Amino acid sequence: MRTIGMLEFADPEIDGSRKILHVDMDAFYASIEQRDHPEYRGKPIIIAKHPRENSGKGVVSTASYEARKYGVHSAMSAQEAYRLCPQGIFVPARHPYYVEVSEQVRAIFHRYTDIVEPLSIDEAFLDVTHNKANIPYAMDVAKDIQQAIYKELHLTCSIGVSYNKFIAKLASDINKPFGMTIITPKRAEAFLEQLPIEDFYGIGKQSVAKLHDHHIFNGADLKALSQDDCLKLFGKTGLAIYERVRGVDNRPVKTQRQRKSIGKERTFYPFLYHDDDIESTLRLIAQKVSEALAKKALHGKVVTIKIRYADFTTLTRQKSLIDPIKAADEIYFYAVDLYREYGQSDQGVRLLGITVSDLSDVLFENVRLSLYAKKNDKNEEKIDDN
Ligand code: TTP
Ligand code: MG
Ligand code: MG
Repeated sequence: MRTIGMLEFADPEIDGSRKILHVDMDAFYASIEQRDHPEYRGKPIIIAKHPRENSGKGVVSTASYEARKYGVHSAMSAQEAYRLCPQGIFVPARHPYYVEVSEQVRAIFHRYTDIVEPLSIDEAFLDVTHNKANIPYAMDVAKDIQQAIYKELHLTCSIGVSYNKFIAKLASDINKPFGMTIITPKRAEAFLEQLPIEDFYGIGKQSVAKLHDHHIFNGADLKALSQDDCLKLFGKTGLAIYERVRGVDNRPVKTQRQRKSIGKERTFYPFLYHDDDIESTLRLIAQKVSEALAKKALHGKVVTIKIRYADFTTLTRQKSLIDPIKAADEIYFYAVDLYREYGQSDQGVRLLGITVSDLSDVLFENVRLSLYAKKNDKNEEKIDDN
């Protein structure tokens, strides 16, 4: 037990009772193209429009492992990729099709468990503690899933097997491609001690530099910090980091249905009394909500604002939309509309919040024109980002 000011925190303990998988497809878009075009197999494939056809403006979505040998990677400009690997085959992305394949992969997961939390188009957490096949060892469930994806979809994935989400996600990356890594509670301590600090979720780039200055490079160094040190160094994520480095992460695997809404709020003292301040804060909160949605590849059809006045009376108002939204501009547009209709600045505002709910996965991300974009041509979304 440690005491921080008035608060007491018990030291965290490892709960080794859960069996968690993190599955991530290997070079996802590129592998699909290699599967469908046998002439691409064994070749450096770069998922992007050829820089020649795109005035050099495109960005690489991903690259086959053959292309990665030349240093080509996701998010690099297509022009740079061409410079590194001129013999590479540039293939434009087919997003709607990749979404279909992603759904086929997900259907395989659901044969084993319904506790599936998709993190992006090509990866998910699965809680297989109680699986539909009654397989006792998580490793065997992982092998089955890997084989099913390979045999039925002719694609490979890598799987991390552990007792919590944090370690399972790190583990899936260790033996890529077509790999499997199991980290038991017993092995977790040694694994985390050698782990570079940049791999601990919640430690930003600036913190990494600062920690290096203090000769803190890996988990073992990080573990030497007290809870107080962690709180001072990392703010409110400090406690989570203190737990992670001790092998503790009790976050449940959350299914789609459980992640019904994403919201952010801010409190103020002194209170806000001016429309300008309130509206610019709403813009900021909309930005945060949009970022959180993007992280989970979600969008939603209901926007709710929450206003708490100086006297603690709280007002919530919401608007339902026909099409789901996710962009900060759109969220702000509806939130500020609600504020202008129902809010009052002269009462003094102590809290503002925006929530987006009725969430679903972002599908056909790059082809949909949002309602807001249609109304405002200058905000039109790009049809294709390659
Ligand atoms: P990742 O799982 O990050 O990468 P990957 O599957 O291509 O390769 P790895 O074997 O290392 O897992 O991303 C999954 C897909 O998401 C990827 O195939 C293409 C897409 N993507 C982008 O479009 N842009 C990006 O910046 C990244 C990182 C991914
Ligand atoms: Mg992947
Ligand atoms: Mg991934």
